[in-house]
Amino acid sequence: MSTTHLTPGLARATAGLPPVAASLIGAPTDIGASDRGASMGPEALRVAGLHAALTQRGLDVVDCGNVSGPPNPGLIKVNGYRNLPQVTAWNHEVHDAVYRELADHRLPILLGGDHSLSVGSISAVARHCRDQARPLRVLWLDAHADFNTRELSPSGSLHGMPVSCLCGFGPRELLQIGGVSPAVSPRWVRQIGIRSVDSGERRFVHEQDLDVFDMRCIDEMGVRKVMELALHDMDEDTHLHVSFDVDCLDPEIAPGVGTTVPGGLSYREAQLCMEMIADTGRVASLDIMELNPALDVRNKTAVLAVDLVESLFGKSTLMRKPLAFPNALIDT
Ligand SMILES: [Mn+2]
Repeated sequence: MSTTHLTPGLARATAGLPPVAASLIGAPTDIGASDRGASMGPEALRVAGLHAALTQRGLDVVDCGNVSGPPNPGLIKVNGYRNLPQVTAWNHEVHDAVYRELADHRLPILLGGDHSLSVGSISAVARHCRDQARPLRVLWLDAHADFNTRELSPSGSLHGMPVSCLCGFGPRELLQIGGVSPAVSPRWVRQIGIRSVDSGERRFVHEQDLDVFDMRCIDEMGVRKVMELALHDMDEDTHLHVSFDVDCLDPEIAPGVGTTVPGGLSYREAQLCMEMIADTGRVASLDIMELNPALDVRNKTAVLAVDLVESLFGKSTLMRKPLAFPNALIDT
C-alpha cells in the first residue's frame, strides 16, 4: 500500500510533497445535545492552540470561522425528536461547508458542537467520495454507539442518532442532506471505545451488523489489535474519516463533556489509537465533537483533544523512528 498521497505533516515535507491543506470549520451549537455548553467547543479548541499545533505538524491550515444556525430553543421532544428543525438547519450549513472544502482539495476539520452535526459532515464526505468513486471508512471514536432512533431514544436528543441517520434510519429531513440515503453503509463504520448503549439500541446495532470495538474488546485485546482490525481493509484510495467524540476518553482525563461515562480510553490508549490511525496515512477528514467547556476544568479537555489531534496527524510522543511499512504490523 502506498502512503504517499496522504502522508501526514512533516513526513511530506521531507519527501518533497506539498503540505496537506486543512480547513477548520466551527459549528458552535449544542442543538442536538441534552446538556447545554458544547456550543462553546470550537472556541475552546482554538484557545487550546489547535491552529498552531496543526501548523507545527506541517499542515497548511486555514480557519474558516464558524458556520451559523438558529439558537437552541431548548424544547422538549416533538414527534420523538428534540429541536429537529434547528438540527436540520445546522446540519445543512455544516454539510455545505465541509463539502466545499473537500471539493477544494482541503481536509475539513469540524469543530463541534454536539455530535448530531456529524450527519452534516459525514454526508458531505460520503457525497465527495461518491463524486470521486473512492471507498469510505468511518472511524467513530465514542462512548456511545449514537445509533438510536425515535422509537428507541428516551430523550429524543439527536446527538444520540447520527450514525443511524447516516445509515438511513431517522427523520426524512436529516436523511435527505447530501442527496442519497443511506449516506453510508454500516459496513464502512468502525466504532471504538463504546461503553454505553441502550438495550434497544444494542439490538439494532447487532441487526445492522455494525463493527463495534467496545471497551471490553479493548480490555481483552488491547488497542493495538483492535486498531489493526478496525483499519485492516483499506486500500490506497480509501478516504478515512475520523469522528472523534471527546467522551470516548476516560472522564478522569477528559471531564469537559456532557455525557461522561466511566471506564473510557486512558491517555496512552488514546495516543496509540491516534498514532495507529496516523500510520495509515489515510485521514482525509475529521470531526472533533462534544467538547463542553462549561463542564471542563481550566480547558484541560480541549488541550488534551488538541494533543491527540496532533498525534492523529503524525506527532509521536515516543522515540521510535517512523515505520517504513506501517502495515507490517498487521497480521502479526
Ligand atoms: Mn457521540
